[in-house]
Amino acid sequence: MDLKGFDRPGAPASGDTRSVKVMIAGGFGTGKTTLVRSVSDIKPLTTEETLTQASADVDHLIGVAEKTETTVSLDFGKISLNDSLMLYLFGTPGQERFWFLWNGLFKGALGAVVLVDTRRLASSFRAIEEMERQDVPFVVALNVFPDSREFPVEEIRDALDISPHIPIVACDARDRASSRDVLVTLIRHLKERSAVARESR
Ligand SMILES: Nc1nc2c(ncn2[C@@H]2O[C@H](COP(=O)(O)OP(=O)(O)O)[C@@H](O)[C@H]2O)c(=O)[nH]1
Ligand SMILES: [Mg+2]
Repeated sequence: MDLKGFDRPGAPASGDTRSVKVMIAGGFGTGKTTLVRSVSDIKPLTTEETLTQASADVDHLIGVAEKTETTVSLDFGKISLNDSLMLYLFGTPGQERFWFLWNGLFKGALGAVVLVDTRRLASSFRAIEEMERQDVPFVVALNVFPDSREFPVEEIRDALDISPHIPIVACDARDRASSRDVLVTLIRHLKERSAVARESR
């Protein structure tokens, strides 16, 4: 796979375009929907659904009976990063503890962006854990809100227990260019990882 030139401006998709599935994960309200919307070349699809009776038993079983409704939203978008690379973006549905219900959610995903709101670091712990568990390579994007304090990246790396080789970048999920930069960082990271893997063979 050659992703050379992946950071050139997007060009129309052609026959030899490689399609890559990318997950956009992170805690509730960290900006997943916002990022998919800001960056997508197509009008993104968002489904907001209320889990009804069908899932009530499941909810009950795993001890969340007090919650009578669970909103599930799934964001989908796509962006052509250049003439040979098309990213299909899948925002992960709400509560990470239900991810196992989404059969094949991570199947074929080449990588993920985990969005973090530095005002509420803990809300993204679970998403990071799940990426590690599912073995999906990821980068961390700190979505900057107006009242976010600026933390040294290394402090955040420590707090989230992120390995040194995993990129952590700041972004504004509302801004197309900024969101696109995050995706470029992810693709670079994936490329580096595969280069390292090749060398160590
Ligand atoms: N100021 C600011 N607000 C944001 C940003 N990203 C998202 N928001 C707002 O934060 C709220 C939650 O974002 P959303 O994308 O729905 O989060 P999700 O639950 O991860 O999908 C929305 O009201 C957004 O408008 C950002 O980068 N800056
Ligand atoms: Mg959302």
